[in-house]
Amino acid sequence: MSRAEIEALQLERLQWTVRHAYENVPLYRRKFDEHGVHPDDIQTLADVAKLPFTTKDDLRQTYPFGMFAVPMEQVARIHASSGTTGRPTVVGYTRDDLDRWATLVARCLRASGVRPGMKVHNAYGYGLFTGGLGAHAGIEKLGATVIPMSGGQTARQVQLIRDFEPDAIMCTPSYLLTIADAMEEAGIDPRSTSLKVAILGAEPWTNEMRRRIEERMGIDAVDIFGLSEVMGPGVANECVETKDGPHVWEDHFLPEVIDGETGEPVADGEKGELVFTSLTKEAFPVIRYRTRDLTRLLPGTARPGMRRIEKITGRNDDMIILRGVNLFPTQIEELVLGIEHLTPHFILELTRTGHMDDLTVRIERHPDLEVEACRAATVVLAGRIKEFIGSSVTVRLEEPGTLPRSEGKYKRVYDLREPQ
Ligand code: ADP
Ligand code: K
Repeated sequence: MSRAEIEALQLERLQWTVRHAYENVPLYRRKFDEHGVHPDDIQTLADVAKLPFTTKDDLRQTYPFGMFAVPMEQVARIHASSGTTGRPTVVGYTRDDLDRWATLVARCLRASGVRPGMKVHNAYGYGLFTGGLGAHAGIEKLGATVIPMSGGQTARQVQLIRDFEPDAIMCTPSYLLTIADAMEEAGIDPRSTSLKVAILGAEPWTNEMRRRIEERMGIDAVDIFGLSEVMGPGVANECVETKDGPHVWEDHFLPEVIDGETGEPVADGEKGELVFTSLTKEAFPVIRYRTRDLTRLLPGTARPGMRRIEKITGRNDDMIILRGVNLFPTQIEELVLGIEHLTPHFILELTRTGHMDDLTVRIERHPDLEVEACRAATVVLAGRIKEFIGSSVTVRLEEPGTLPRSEGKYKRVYDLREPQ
């Protein structure tokens, strides 16, 4: 579809969604009324800015099913987020929602280079987390063969990749590193497997990480983006021919980027917080949901009708404030991976002495390279971080295999400061 055709479709679907939410979800009705806005006020796409935002807090307040817009007997499936930061957030899907979700994940796979008849090893966790089952249905929908491995049992993953010879793998980027390490430990060259493409998401990762993964495994690595509140994996996906940030499937989601402080929309190309309005969801419509993810909207390339988001390298919640400087773990990742002697296995520890915050980068040395050269590399890293953020950090070299390994979403930052 052309840009104009997409926008016409978006407006029609936006009007339907806003009315559906207003008529069937008391929280939306109350918020719209308080805000002095009515579904009839949505006459153009820009009118979306008249609507109030929805936050994770709204979802918590209506726990568990208060935001569902259809009677429970029409809900075919429920998913929930991990809930590490409070009550879990619960989402629901009608049969048609599930069908559209599968179609969109199938579209992601196609954009990633997967074709019907290929085998896809799915190492996203199955269960309440949207990753596993979301990817699963999309693989089937495309007409590919799904290997429903789920996360964990890394030695078994390696064995099945060798025996079943999948063409593609879906998991988090950090877990793919764990799998690559396990291959090497088992004496298998990660470049020698049948895998041709990895569709990686659910956590931020950098283009430096992409380069490392592609070289080490001899594959294409493409980015899949999504969040459970908006649908799950498959809201946006990179195209393998351009690898320039995920295209948002704009026929089903209306993206905006706003200034996180003022809430005002910013122009395309400017950085801010990503906000989504669903356009076709029945059971769980979301109106201007604030993702807390930071990015920019860019014009489409491989799919010109749809806009891209710049590869997401951080969300508000991951931001470290070190002596007044804002810093994202992915910025450290980029610096780390720019140095050949350093591995992607690192964690960040925040500590406090007196009133001073300190950041320690604990990083594993390369198992095959000389210890002294690795040590020298940590000095280079400390210098580059200092240059980049303007204050000193400690870099500590650790023995190979001693830091925690990812089995799904990776925990990069450990805040060891006393609660204030
Ligand atoms: P939770 O908020 O509990 O982590 P989800 O499992 O739905 O819930 O995770 C969604 C979040 O994961 C997104 O808002 C984003 O921060 C992150 N995420 C998902 N895919 C990507 C990706 N490809 N790149 C960067 N971050 C991602
Ligand atoms: K996440």
